Amino acid sequence: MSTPPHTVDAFVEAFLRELNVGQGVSLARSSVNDQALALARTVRHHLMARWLEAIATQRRSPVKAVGYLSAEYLLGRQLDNALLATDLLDVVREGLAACGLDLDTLRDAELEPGLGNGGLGRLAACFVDSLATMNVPCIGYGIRYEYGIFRQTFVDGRQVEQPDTWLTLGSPWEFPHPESAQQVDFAGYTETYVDDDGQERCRWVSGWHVVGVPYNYMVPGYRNGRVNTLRLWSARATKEFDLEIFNSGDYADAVRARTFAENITKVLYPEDSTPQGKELRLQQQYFFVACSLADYMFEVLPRDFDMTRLHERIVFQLNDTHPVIAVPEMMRLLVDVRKLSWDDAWAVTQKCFAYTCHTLLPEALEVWPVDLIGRLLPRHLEIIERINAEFLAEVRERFPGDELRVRRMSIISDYPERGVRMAHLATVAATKVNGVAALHSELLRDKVLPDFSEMWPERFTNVTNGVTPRRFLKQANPRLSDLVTEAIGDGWITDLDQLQGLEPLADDAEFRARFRAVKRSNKERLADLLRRRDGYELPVDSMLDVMVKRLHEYKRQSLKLLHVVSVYEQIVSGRVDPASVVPRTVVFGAKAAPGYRMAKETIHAINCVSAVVNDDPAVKGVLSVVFPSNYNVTLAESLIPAADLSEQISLAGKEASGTGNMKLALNGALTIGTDDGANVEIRELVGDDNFFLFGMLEPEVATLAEHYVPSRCYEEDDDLKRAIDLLSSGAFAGGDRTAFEPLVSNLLYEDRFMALADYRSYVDAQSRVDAAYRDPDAWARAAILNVARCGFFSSDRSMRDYIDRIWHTEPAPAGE
Ligand code: TH1
Repeated sequence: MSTPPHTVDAFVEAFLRELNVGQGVSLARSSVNDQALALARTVRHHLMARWLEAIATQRRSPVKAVGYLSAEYLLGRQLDNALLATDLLDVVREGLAACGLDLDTLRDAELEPGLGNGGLGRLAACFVDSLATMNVPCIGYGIRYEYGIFRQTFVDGRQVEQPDTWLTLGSPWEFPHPESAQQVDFAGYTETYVDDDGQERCRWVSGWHVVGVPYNYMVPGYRNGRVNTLRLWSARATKEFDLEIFNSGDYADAVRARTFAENITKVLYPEDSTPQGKELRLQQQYFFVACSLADYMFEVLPRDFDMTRLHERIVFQLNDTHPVIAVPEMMRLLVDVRKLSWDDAWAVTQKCFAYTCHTLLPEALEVWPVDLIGRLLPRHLEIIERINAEFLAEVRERFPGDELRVRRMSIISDYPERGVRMAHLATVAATKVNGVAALHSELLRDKVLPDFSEMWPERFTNVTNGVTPRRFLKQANPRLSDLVTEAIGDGWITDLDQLQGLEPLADDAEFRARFRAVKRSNKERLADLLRRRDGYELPVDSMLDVMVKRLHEYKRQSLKLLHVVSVYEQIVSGRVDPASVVPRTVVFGAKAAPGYRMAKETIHAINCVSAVVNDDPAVKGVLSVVFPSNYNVTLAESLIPAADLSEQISLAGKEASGTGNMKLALNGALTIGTDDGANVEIRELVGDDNFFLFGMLEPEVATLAEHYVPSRCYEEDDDLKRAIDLLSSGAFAGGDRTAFEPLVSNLLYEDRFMALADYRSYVDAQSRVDAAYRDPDAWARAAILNVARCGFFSSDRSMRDYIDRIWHTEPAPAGE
């Protein structure tokens, strides 16, 4: 192992070698892409020795590890994160400058791996970052999608999806290991046989199989020398499979078979929160889970490991129900392959899994048709049926004669078709079940899984989500980071509670002035980016009002849009003097699932309103609406530090947690929000005076739902009526009165998420926001208090909670 380039000279030498030997070009003839790839390789080199050490220790060490099973990891760009972890930023910047190159240009050449949809995937990325920083052994397991989340473009204001070709320019951060490939079987049938000991056993004779090739990614801890592994699986056709068909003489069929196998990891399903029950999705789930369990149980652990002690070496965290097929898979490996008795196998399996539920929306709870599972995974269906039979026997024993309860709790449902309820399977198998924010965990216990929490109250717990302060404060907001570090030292980077030390500075006029200067310069930086990226002119002197998240009706982007239209309407109708309005720039960032009609209509409406508002001299300097396309982690890192106001306006009881809310508050944005998800905890911590609460509470929502008539809200609120009428008038669509008809009638006659019911309360809260913003110094004080009081939302704290309440693992410095 060569020594890492600590000095500028050593870096330049290593970089030029990578360029010449790795890329095969001279500096003079190299493209930006060549330079970016060579830079990535130079930096990753620096992490290599520690990584190999961590991998070796993992095999030897008796310390229990965490296996994080997640179908999504929304990593964001890797270069900056690696530079931060290794403290190489200054050396690299200087070294590149000596070569006549600019770090920022090379940084921008990196395409982020968008292997997730939104919060759930980004949470997984934050968690593995925290575990590495806390020295906890962890392997993240997931899928290496060839195409990640689609690239969003707008054509005439409508979303058009382009494939995300993140791998085409080379992928310097991954390490393929074809020699560690795993075979994964599908379909076929099961049969019984008598083994050598005269025992009757079951075996699965599969119909076809594919191979999973692991690609390793480094997960560096923050300046602690630890590097954990993220292992993502890619599907390939097997050689045997090919040969058989080639030999049959049909070359075209053989090539098609290859494509068929590789389809499994071709593309990320773009539905966030409302997954579609597609067969290929189940194949993806089983594929990565089968690869991961076999990898840990038979490759990472010694070959002769005593599987009755598996729980002493690993706990698998199930990131929502997507990997829950791991439960019957582990049973199959233990019973059919390792020949444990059913009872011994079940005793171990039950200790090896914990389950996190991330949602409350009924349509998001996965139920796989029994027929489909039976066809694709016949052995697993048998195992699930036996788990269910034994579980229901336990229910009958506890609650004799309560057959209704038995039906409610069954893992297999009868209606509308026979289906496997993955959340029930997970709950039956897990040591612990957790929600992702206090309110959510409570609703999960009382509303989603009440029978289960009655039967096993001790199994249910909460772990409130968190975000990594390395990426979302230190890296994304260098100016605020420097200001904070100057004030309280840099301990906050790995101990975010230390931000409390800023509290007294909220009352220091000079500190407030400096804080405001940081916000302003972050807005300027964002304005530069949006000018180059989207051709927007971002006014830097106005309040930056930010709503960034997936587009979903329950998140209520349409409510925000109604507010914008209402402000606009009041000015153009002459009812409000523009001179009296607090200037605002409203920023939206949101992708819609490609098949989600209402979400796409909402995007179209926002873009149409934006075009008219931004072009109207009547509101110039007072109101503008920007909607940069393709919101992703990279854009978030520029947007969040510039935000003044954070919009967290979901209908109470629908957003499990939210994590954008945490990132924004941590960067000194004030929240306007409902009593939902982690908003509840943010408000408790930052205080009522520094948070704009509005809207119904969850119990009120439940009551209103019984007799809700949205059109009545429209009739009874003049401002709302005018806003909706203006939207329907064609004013934002070149006179076309039908342009937003689906959206408007949905609001007036359906409004599942009660945007109209919360409208009055929302716009009143926005008036309070305006009033507060008029006093910039008082606003800065509240913003500083938000930063000072949000230390709780570090994903390091989330990981501590998982360790204490669920995993019972301990840190284990690599190399010991
Ligand atoms: C999100 C939740 O909506 C969000 O509130 C939460 O903060 C985040 O998870 C992290 O806990 C979810 N994303 C998905 C994605 C799919 C299915 C369910 C959920 S819940 C595909």
